[in-house]
Amino acid sequence: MVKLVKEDVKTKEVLDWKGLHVFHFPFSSCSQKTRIFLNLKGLKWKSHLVDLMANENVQPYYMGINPRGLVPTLVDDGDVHIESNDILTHLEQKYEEPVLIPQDKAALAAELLKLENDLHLDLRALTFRFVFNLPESPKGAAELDAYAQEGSGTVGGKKDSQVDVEINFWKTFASEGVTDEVATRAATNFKRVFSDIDERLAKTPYLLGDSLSAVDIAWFIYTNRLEHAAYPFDRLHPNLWAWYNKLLQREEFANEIVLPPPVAEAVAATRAQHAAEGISLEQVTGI
Ligand SMILES: N[C@@H](CCC(=O)N[C@@H](CS)C(=O)NCC(=O)O)C(=O)O
Repeated sequence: MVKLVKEDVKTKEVLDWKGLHVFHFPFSSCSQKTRIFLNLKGLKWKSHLVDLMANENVQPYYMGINPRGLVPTLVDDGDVHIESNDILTHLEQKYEEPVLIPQDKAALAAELLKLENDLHLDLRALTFRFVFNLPESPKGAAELDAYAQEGSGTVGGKKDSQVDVEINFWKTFASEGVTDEVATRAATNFKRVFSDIDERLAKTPYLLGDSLSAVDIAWFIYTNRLEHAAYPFDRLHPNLWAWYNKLLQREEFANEIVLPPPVAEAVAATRAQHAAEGISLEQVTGI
């Protein structure tokens, strides 16, 4: 579990904040997951938007809160929590009802949440290949310099290398976009994990058994994102697709995945352009 210490935080004002504060962005998958979890727990929290499109996440103020420059971040009575799955785990320990990470299934929950976290850059790759068609990388040289220089550079008091991973992603994206090879590897990774999930859902209504959990929230969000990429869920994973559509009926879920109008327009424009060019996730990746 990633834990920040006070020295990791350069924007000192947050250390005095009371209550629950969440830094997030509407269309960020990890933010959507965190908001659904908060909805289901019935918790009140103060919203702090971080505009990823405007690169606010690499500016000094936010890098001073989250040294990885990623959303979401939770500030809970002055303690700063990063990494969405660790945020969920922290909230579960503090607010026990309704149970979303059952203690007797904590190990399996951790395993399935880690699997989700490990696929995050694959999700980003498929997003930037099939959901948004950006004319250029959203992070230019100035933003990448800020990314490298701002913030404490430490997590838990130790030098942290996640920013380097992020900078590498954006540098590669700027020079070659998301190649067919990268997209195929990402889609194949998802197909493997979604197939396992589909098998689980053939046996039980939810991923950990009979009741809804944080693991369902996490994989619901990935399914939603890849639905925008026209991943062929109904053809490949029918049990998962039925589970997703059932969760979609719940307002705690549905409200958090509404696309703001400009985002919806960008997604529709990408679909239309790909359709005109005969490009699709299925055709490019062969899954
Ligand atoms: N492992 C992290 C991943 C967080 C992450 O990558 N967040 C994305 C949004 S979903 C982000 O902040 N991206 C920054 C950017 O696009 O510049 C977590 O679970 O919190």
